[in-house]
Parts: sequence; C-alpha cells; structure tokens
Amino acid sequence: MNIKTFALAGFAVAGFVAADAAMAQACSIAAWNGGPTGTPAAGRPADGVARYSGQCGLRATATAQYVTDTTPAAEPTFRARFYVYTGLATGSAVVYEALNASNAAMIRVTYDRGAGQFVFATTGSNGNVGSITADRWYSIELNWSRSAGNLVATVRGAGATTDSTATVTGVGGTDQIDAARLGWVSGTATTNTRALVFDAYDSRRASAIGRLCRGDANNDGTRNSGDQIVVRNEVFGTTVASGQPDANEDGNINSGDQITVRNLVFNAQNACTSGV
Ligand SMILES: [Ca+2]
Ligand SMILES: [Ca+2]
Ligand SMILES: [Ca+2]
Repeated sequence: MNIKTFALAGFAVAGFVAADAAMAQACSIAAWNGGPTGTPAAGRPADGVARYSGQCGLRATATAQYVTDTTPAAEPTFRARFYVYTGLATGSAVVYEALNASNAAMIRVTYDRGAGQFVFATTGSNGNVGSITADRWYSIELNWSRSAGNLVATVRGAGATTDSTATVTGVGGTDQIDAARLGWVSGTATTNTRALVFDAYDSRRASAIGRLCRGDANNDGTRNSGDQIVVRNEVFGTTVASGQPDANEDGNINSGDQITVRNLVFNAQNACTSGV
C-alpha cells in the first residue's frame, strides 16, 4: 500500500491505493489525480486543521469542496476506507461518492447531523448506521460488489470498540465504478468550529482495508509507553505525532487521549490486532 499525505489515491496492480502519512513537508492533495473542486484545505494542526493520522487532514467548510480520484476503471468490485470528522451543527452533507463513467453515483455516503446517522446509498436502495455523534472521528469502510449486488458499510468511531454495519442491496447489474469523490460533495449544512475533516483514504479492488490503530501515536504497530510519551509531547506542543494520537477520537489532542492510551496499555490491549 502506498502511503501519502492526508489521503491518497494512488493505484497499484493489486488495487487502488491511497493512504496517509507523516510528512514533514506541506500537506498536499497532489495524489488526487482528479484534483480539487472548490477549495478544500489540506493542513496540519498548526493550521487549525484536525487530522486523524499523521500530520495532515483535509477540511471542507462549505458545500462543493472535495477531491476526486479518477484511478478506478470500470470496476465491478470496490473497497474504500476513509475517516470523517462529523463537524456539522445542522443539516446534512454528502461526504463521499463513487461514480461511473457518466458521473452517476454508484455509492453515496451522507452524514445527516439532525438524524445522527450515516446514510449509504446504492443505485437501487439505501440503508443507514445511526447513533452518530457530532464532532467526532469515524472510520467508514465500504465493500461494494456488483456480483453480490450489495454494499456493506462498516462504521466505527467516537472511541467505540465495536463496529456498526449496514448491508444495502440494490447494486445494479451494469453498475461500475470509475471515480471517487471525498469531501463535502453536496448538501446543505452549517458547521461547527472544525467543520468536516477527512483523512486516511484508501481504496482497493478486493482485499479488506481495516482501521488504523487507535492510540498508536508513534505508528509502530503496538500501543505502549512510547505512545504515551508521543501523545504527551503533542499535548505540550513539542511535536506533532506521526501516528494516531487522538485515541478517544474527539478531534482534540489532550489529557483525554493520554488517559485513553494509558487505559489501552494497562488493559493489555497493546496489540493493534486486539480489535479495539
Ligand atoms: Ca493524515
Ligand atoms: Ca506505538
Ligand atoms: Ca482526543
């Protein structure tokens, strides 16, 4: 898997790629080969842009601010994973779309602030995952298949330790994916301070992607005292963590994350494979 700033959109033989990484350079959306629409802002915490992983996130403060990946090509199967910060005060926003060659939406993901849910739509149906809290980070993984005829969406965030899923039927027999959009694609909403923020996009043809390791602040694949130090350093303004320091997934890096990481370590959940 390629690793790039904020999010990605590279292409590999085995599938699509995108990723995220700690980069000391300026945050960039250059990996998005379809470019930006509007003016989404790639930035770091010092720029006032929250991030889930690494140095950079992508913030959208108004509708029609998003980036596009045109790497997919007539795909009959498709997987994508991204993180979204639910920084809306009112309304709803389409935060992700996968499109066919005619720019018709094959997958549409909407965050509905009022209903507190993510809505997942195929060309023929829709479903949702509820109990979504505003101003929190959530991971969303999409597993779309023309042959299976459905979209399976897996959601987890706000510090939760289990997934919520929705299986949506209605994928059409001629549906295909040729592009993807991530950001505030459309919809009417008002934002809270941080607005909508996106991070850590990855897409592939077949294999499951999974979540990044929550609280692995130094990104070494395990959770231990080294992460406690790295979180502390970011809290004190010394250095920005290279991994996932926002262990309680609330957009702040503070003592709450120090406590959460400590609890993970002391509860013997050091291994990122522990599933929490
Ligand atoms: Ca990032
Ligand atoms: Ca670690
Ligand atoms: Ca936090």
